[in-house]
Amino acid sequence: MRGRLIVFEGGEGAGKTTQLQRSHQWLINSGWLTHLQSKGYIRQIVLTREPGGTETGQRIRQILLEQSRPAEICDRTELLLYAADRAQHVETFLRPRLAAGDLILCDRYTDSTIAYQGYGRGLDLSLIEQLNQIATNGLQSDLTLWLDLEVETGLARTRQRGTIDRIEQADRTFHHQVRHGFTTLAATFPDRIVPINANQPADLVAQQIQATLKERFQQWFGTRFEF
Ligand code: T5A
Repeated sequence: MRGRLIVFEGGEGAGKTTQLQRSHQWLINSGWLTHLQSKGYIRQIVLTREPGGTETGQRIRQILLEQSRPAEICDRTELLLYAADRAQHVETFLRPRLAAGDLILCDRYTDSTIAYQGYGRGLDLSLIEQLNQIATNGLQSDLTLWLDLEVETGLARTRQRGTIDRIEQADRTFHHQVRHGFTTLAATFPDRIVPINANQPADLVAQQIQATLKERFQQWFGTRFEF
């Protein structure tokens, strides 16, 4: 049994957390989870996120996202903190669970670093790729669902929520560059990264994701299942 890593990516307020939780519920309620377990394809589903998927990562997340003045953390420090969070997450959480056959739903992973620190902050992309390689020791997602949304719409959603973290405080140009980064990544890795139109009601976004997951399950496990 080999687990699978499914990542939810996107800009601010794109709906990743909402859709990760909905996908989890759908996998349970539709009977897919039981089906995949009964066939011996997966052990269980686990949910996680970056930054902050481990105890150490929680502390790193606080440093990264607390609403301090943005200038207090310089760009290369930010990059290294995300990498440190990831190294811990991969080693102590992701790899052991994948080895045990779990289906992992993860909120953000390596593409966020390329989009935010590479395209957003303008740090060297090949340096980031090397750092991602060090942090993950080569562990890539099996599928990345990129929830694509206009920058203004996403930021308006986060503003409605009331609290704005350190990265969300960055200027509009930064967020447009991040979106450009995800667009470029999706064009470069079309098999791994699937664009999802997130500018729709949550139910319709969920339906696109479910269709993609069904396709991938068939590709990975050679199995069809209808509830
Ligand atoms: N980061 C992360 C880096 O810079 N580099 C890295 O390597 C990594 C890993 C993480 C921050 O760190 C940065 C990126 C981030 O800035 P986070 O809190 O984990 O921070 O992630 P955020 O993207 O900030 O999470 P958000 O909560 O802001 O966005 P989500 O998860 O995409 O959106 P969600 O689901 O919480 O929804 C936001 C709001 O919109 C509503 C929801 O109800 C909620 O109020 N909503 C919708 N409204 C209308 N229509 C829909 N379809 C909706 N879907 C959700």
